[in-house]
Amino acid sequence: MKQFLHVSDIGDLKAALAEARQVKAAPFANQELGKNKTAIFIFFNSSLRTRLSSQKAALNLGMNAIVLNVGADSWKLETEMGVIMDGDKPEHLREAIPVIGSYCDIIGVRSFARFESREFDYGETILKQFIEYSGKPVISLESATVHPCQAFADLITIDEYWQKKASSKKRPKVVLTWAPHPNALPQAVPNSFAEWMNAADVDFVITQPEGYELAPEFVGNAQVEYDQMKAFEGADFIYAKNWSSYKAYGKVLSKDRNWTVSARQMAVTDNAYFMHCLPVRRNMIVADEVIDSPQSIVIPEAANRVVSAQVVLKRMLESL
Ligand code: AN0
Ligand code: CP
Repeated sequence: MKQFLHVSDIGDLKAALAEARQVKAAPFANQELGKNKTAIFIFFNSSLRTRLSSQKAALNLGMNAIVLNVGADSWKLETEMGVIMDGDKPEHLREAIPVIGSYCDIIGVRSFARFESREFDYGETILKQFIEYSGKPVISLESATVHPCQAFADLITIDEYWQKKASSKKRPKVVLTWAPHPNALPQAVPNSFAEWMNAADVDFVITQPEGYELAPEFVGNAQVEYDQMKAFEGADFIYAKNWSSYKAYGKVLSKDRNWTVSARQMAVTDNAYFMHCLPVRRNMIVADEVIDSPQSIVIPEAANRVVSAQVVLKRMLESL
């Protein structure tokens, strides 16, 4: 595997889930694979889970892991081509990327949407430069439009808890719901979740207020329902997330707390599990009564971030 952005990069999902189960059952079984291999994880933005789970996954595989926080630890990097560099950024990405590539075997990059231009963000302009100029396999650790390590961990979690539920239904009903937040957040998490759920063996519904439709390439064949209560009926998994508008790019169109996931909406589900990628704002995205209930699986979901990262690193090491 040379890059990890989309569900298509991982190939057959049943095989990926089987490999995830193996990695989870025996996390240190492939230590030889990573011996004398180095992963560098570059963060242009804050992180708790992605930073720690990526490092932990690399260590489990016997790799060395180095983290760089751009701006805080390194020089500030210029990312635009053709500019006169007379501002506050002493180094250009065009040199920094091949230098980083020369120090490692695999690169992970966190680089959020900037909301300055939809074309710049949806072109994955920063991540594509890492792919083009580093000469190394590249993992998106949430780039402008996708968060594949999160979506893969979410799928692993849904697979585990669906088996536990032992339902008579053939497939779980999975609902992605928009929920309010004070700030403009990226669409990367819901984009990837939608992309992965469309590819998985689930009935998938997206619910959001008018104006919050995701990009058509990510909505795919998902059922879209504007009535949140209707969407929640009979659901097995509720996946909450805020995102800013794609149409009115990067804008916050609503902070309607009727969309906050509470016991009222959970009551019409089929005793659904509650999921969120974290970090989560309590009583904005989700009421305490839901996130603190036994149906909340946000902690095991976050724990599975090590598993998804480890499968991806393992596959990249195997194809070096
Ligand atoms: C980020 C986002 O919504 O994309 C990271 C989530 C993993 N969240 C915040 O900035 C709060
Ligand atoms: N879910 C997630 O990616 O969390 P962090 O932003 O803390 O890495």
